[in-house]
Amino acid sequence: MSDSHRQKTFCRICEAQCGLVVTTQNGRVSKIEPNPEHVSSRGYACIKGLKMGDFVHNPDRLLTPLKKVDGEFVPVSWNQALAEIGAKLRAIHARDGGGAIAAYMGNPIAFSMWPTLMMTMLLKAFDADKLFTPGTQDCANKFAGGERLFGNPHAQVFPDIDHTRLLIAVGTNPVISKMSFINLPHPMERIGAIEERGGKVYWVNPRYTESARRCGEHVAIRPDTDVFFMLGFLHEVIARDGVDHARVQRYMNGYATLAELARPWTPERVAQATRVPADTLRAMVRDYLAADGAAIYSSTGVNQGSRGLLVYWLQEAINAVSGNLDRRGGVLAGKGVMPSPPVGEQRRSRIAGIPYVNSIIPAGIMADEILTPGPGRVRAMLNMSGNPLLTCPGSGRLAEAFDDLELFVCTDIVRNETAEHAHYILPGLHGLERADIPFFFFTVMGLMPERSFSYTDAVLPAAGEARDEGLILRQLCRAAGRPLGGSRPLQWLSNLAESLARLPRVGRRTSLDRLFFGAVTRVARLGGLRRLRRQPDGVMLQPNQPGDYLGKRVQTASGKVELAPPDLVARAATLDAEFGQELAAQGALKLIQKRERFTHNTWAHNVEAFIDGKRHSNYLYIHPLDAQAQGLGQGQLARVSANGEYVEVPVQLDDSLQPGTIAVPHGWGHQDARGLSVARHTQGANINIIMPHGPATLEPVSGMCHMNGIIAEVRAADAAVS
Ligand SMILES: Nc1nc2c(c(=O)[nH]1)N[C@H]1C(S)=C(S)[C@@H](COP(=O)(O)OP(=O)(O)OC[C@H]3O[C@@H](n4cnc5c(=O)[nH]c(N)nc54)[C@H](O)[C@@H]3O)O[C@H]1N2
Ligand SMILES: Nc1nc2c(c(=O)[nH]1)N[C@H]1C(S)=C(S)[C@@H](COP(=O)(O)OP(=O)(O)OC[C@H]3O[C@@H](n4cnc5c(=O)[nH]c(N)nc54)[C@H](O)[C@@H]3O)O[C@H]1N2
Ligand code: SF4
Ligand SMILES: [Mo]
Repeated sequence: MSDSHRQKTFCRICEAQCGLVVTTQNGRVSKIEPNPEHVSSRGYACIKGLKMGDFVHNPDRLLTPLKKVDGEFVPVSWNQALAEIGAKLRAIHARDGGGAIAAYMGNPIAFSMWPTLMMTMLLKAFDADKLFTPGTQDCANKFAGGERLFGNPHAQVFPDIDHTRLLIAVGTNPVISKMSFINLPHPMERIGAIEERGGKVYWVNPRYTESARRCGEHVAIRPDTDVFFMLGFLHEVIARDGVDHARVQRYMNGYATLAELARPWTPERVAQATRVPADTLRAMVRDYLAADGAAIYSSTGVNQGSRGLLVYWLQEAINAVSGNLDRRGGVLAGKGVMPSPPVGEQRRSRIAGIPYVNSIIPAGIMADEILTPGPGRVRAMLNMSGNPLLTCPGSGRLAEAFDDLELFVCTDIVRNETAEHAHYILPGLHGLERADIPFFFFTVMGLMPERSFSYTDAVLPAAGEARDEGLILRQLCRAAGRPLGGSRPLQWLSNLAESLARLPRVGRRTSLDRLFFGAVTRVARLGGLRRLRRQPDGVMLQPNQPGDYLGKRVQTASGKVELAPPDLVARAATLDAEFGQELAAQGALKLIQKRERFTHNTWAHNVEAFIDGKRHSNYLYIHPLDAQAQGLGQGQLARVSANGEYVEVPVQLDDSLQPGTIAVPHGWGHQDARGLSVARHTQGANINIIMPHGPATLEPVSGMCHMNGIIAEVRAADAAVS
């Protein structure tokens, strides 16, 4: 007899967090549909959410712990894996202290607050503070900027998209990616509506993107020159008397310094580097100042540049001084449903003294932290839900570093490329097997034009012997004799909860994650899980309101927005010289990243439907004129070189790119992944082999990797053999 079951849940693959209806038959997903009743996504979902069944029931799904013995992975029991890993952690900690223990926590699990909280508790148990995440590959500039301008890394603003009259969207492509730092399911419907109500949209991007084709006006920019664009924009705002001086006087500090900084950057001057004609920039500023509520927003296209922090600073300074911060249709400061956790003391890495941002250490120095001798050298590493070998810069050196570790443990749902270098691989849960509340960015930071909250129970039981990552981390603490979070009562509670969880009926209610979710919902005044279970479409909360931020919630010491943070002003001192370098490099090809509909970072390629036909590889996207100049033709294998390394990928002629710009998507290069039976047979290459890495290549204040606008060379692969 077939046991069919329908359950509402929400997707945890990206920030849209779309509501889904999952039908299961005998414990397996038979269908996933968008949920038309979900309060925020209202029937929207993309192919990745709808095809999640192929991920959760993937034939390569890890079902037991694995241990590497003589170069081969063999199944072992949980007891054995935990005992051996625990003993090794204990020994390394006893010998070298907490500095020797580090973790990398990847993107998918970041959408689940419980395991990420447990990871911080595990690190605390070992007095360890080296937590690497994709944050320094995608958004640490915004955290560093929020800390300086608004007094807290978690204080972030987002465009009031449903009311704005003008949106300038820089370095984002919502049709494909659904944006970042904002919860915006079905983004193009909401952005398209700006035009429908008589407003305007500009896309600042080196590529004429899928999004720009749908609506708005495309403004082509030379990669990695956005800082000059923003300086020119600010210059023009001031020149046109577009500053709301009363507001600045009352709520902001540092305006004079900021204005002085912008003074030399006329639209004509910046155009030499950005290639945005001065008249275009002037028209944009004119529209921005004329609009009754306007917002500049940027995303990874800017964040991953070499000056993402400066761009973020100038952008938010423009939004603030023009009176658009905390204004209807401008940018609003997010308000979560629970308080932001305390930010730890400022720390610096032992490698080159790079500051931690939002308590994370830059992944661009991960290899250096492992390979550089001396106190604090990383000897044990826990990688949870990440594939740093393919997603962090400098893959060659990272591989060497991973092989140098005394203990490397990966927790994933499949055996990915990084896991090939591990000593142990532990099976974790897929999102559908996990109870959850919304992402930290929404629950704590409140980055939601429409504020809402959802709770979901797990839809499926854990596959095989897979375990909740939060539980795995607690069990590792116990096995190593280090109390969770450095607190014996907490470890005792954790052990008790684990024993109770084995009891039928009682278990579900006493599991620590449910207790945590229950506590959050009570702090949020949502009335506990029982009530939320009755609202599987989510609940709408009071929307973010303009006028509740300035003078009320700004967290800087002065209580004012800091328009001229001293370390950023100091950092800006080299901009003149950098401008000169930009002009000198006018003829060079600049490499940018490009996201694709059927790719999600590295982890969609082990599903047949995602790698059909031409989608079996990544490509070098290049303008026909550039291709011709390099003697490259459509489909030909090209060699792309930078930083003394190269990769080879086929050519895809693409006139949506501005000449001088080339793009190669990341997340490929699966040929050596023995554990991925489908992805292993794809082609393509790992672009992070050629990305700059090491302390000298990072944005110095935010630790951001430089992945966009890399100077690169291309030529035919066969011609390249020397
Ligand atoms: N060159 C270049 N590099 C980039 C980028 C770029 O634009 N260009 N983008 C960067 C960005 S924005 C990001 S966010 C990073 C992403 O970097 P990572 O987080 O390192 O990479 P993912 O491919 O997201 O890796 C996810 C892994 O998590 C596993 N996984 C999925 N769900 C779960 C789960 O529920 N539990 C567990 N335990 N595992 C799970 C998947 O199987 C996969 O192996 O890449 C960055 N790297
Ligand atoms: N299908 C799909 N969706 C995804 C992901 C995925 O891999 N696949 N990844 C998810 C993740 S982890 C993230 S962080 C988000 C990111 O979401 P977005 O930040 O919107 O990411 P992208 O679509 O890569 O858009 C970045 C844009 O910046 C442009 N760009 C490149 N260089 C520059 C530059 O120097 N200046 C300017 N102004 N623009 C530039 C690129 O052409 C590109 O269109 O997407 C998420 N959604
Ligand atoms: S848009 Fe994002 S959250 Fe929505 S279904 Fe697709 S991957 Fe999931
Ligand atoms: Mo990301």
